[in-house]
Amino acid sequence: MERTYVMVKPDGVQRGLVGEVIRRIERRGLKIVAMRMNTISTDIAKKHYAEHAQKPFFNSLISFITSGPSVSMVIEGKNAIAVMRAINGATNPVNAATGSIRGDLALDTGRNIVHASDSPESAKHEISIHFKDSEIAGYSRIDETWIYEN
Ligand code: IDP
Ligand code: MG
Repeated sequence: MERTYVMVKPDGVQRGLVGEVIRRIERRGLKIVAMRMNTISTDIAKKHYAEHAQKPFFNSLISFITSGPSVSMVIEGKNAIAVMRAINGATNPVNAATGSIRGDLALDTGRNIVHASDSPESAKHEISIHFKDSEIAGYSRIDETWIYEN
């Protein structure tokens, strides 16, 4: 099983889409193993988006992502990293498949509702930025034998 870091960004919270995002994740069969709502600090935001530090949109991205409450989650499941990226859709909503969160609910790259880690390395790193080990729950869901063949 893989774990990945997922965020409903401040635009998703302001638009009342937290439940919509969580609904899609749970219905797919993925498991929420950690979740919190908070306004992330500039320090955490800069660590989270360090790979984009040289990009022209970095400052506006940091001020946006820290502008209000967001919902952080650790999501677990088979191929959770790739599946969550597909649930979210392409970064620019114009290119996001209909049926994905961004393809159904967003129009602008800078207001694309959700984040999900893009690789096993970034998932491990991002989970460690946002959660302590003690905040992540290990548990079985009663439907797992109906979601996974083995
Ligand atoms: P991702 O969120 O799909 O992984 P990244 O390329 O890692 O996409 O970019 C991180 C975030 O930075 C995007 O989700 C988006 O909010 C923002 N972003 C990326 N490219 C642009 C841009 O060209 N203009 C404005 N914001 C951008
Ligand atoms: Mg990214």
